[in-house]
Amino acid sequence: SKDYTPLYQELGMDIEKHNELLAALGEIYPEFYLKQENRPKAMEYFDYVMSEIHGKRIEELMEKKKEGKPLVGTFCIFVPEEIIVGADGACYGLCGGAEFSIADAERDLPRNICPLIKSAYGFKVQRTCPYTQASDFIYGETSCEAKKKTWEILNEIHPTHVMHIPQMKREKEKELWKSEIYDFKKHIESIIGRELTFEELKKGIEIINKKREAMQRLDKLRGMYPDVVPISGKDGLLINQISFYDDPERFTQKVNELCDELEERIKNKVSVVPKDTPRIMVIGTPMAPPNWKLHHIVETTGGVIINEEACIGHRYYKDNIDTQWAENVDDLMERMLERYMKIDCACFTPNEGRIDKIIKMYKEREADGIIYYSLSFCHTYNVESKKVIDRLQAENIPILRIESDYSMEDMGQIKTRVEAFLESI
Ligand code: BJ8
Repeated sequence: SKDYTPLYQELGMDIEKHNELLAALGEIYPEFYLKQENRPKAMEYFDYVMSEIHGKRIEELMEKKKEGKPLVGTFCIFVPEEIIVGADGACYGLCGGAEFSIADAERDLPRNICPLIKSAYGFKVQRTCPYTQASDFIYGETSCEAKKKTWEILNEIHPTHVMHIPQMKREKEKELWKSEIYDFKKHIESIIGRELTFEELKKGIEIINKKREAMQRLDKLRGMYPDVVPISGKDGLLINQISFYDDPERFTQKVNELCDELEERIKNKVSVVPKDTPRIMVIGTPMAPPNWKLHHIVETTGGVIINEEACIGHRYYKDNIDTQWAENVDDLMERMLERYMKIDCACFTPNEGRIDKIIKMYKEREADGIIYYSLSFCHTYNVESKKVIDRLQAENIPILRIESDYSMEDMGQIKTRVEAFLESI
């Protein structure tokens, strides 16, 4: 493929280190992805996106930047991307799923915090992530301790703003949250140099609504047909990950094309796994690329994953913003707030709605078991697992709890546990 060295130089990247990163990724992708059998033809597009994730997409983003459009890097689905898209800018999730950058992060950050944060911070220290380098600023939030304290340190090497996300959902927190969303809008407007119009904001919302609808459609095709699984969980996860990087309109079109193909497969009973393969839901913390470990283990051990109840997954696309009766910008902002307050992240207390939702999702999909996946040292999801697992056990739902980081060292041990779990259901 094309030599992007000049682009990387323009972004102030460490070219040598970045080459090492690409070489490492270049080994694992064919092994984890291209070796899968009977993949849908439409996956070719997503393979192409992955092959150009540090190339063509970055060129596109830099074109936007040169036109004065905002580029915003995020780590959380609380940041309202509709506002950025309404301003014709780009909002993207920053890489945080690789072990490659963790040692460099651990020079500044404690070892015993979540690997997602260390990985992302390490990419900035290394100057190996073109998305981080290209961003005008990063938007962090206050969802967990490790994140919010890391933003202070990150801000010393890259402009980092923090959105205050309350941890309860009462009326008074709603007011605070509302003012944070308005401040965010003002910040984006200060970059484009004018206020967003009703039409622009509505358009931003509609673009992202359509993206979410396509992902909801894919989710149903993956999991709602008990006798056919038309696409692997690994491919499903990959698409969820790409949803945070790709151009939203093009992505929507490509996901819908894939869904057309999957509908055909379902009609013709074309499944990627043999009949009676245990259908597993994964619930818990997000899996940022290239964290494909658990999916790879499950799907090379005789199971298949049909859904991710996580932010890189169902939590991201489950709710749309209703623009139907909105007449002005304030109406749109109110609807947006309502939608964002439905996010059932474990950073909230109480968070019972998440458990009800998981049980409902499990029953609707006629799944065979659940894996509660948590990144190491993620206190909110780790602690919340007690309440979730108690309720699942009361419903006689088979459940396996896995806590892990990005190292490959525990793969054998996780595989043994997954094997025993799949045999037991
Ligand atoms: S809305 S899940 S994206 S906060 S895994 S960094 S919580 S220690 S990612 Fe999250 Fe937003 Fe919630 Fe979703 Fe902290 Fe836990 Fe790490 Fe986490």
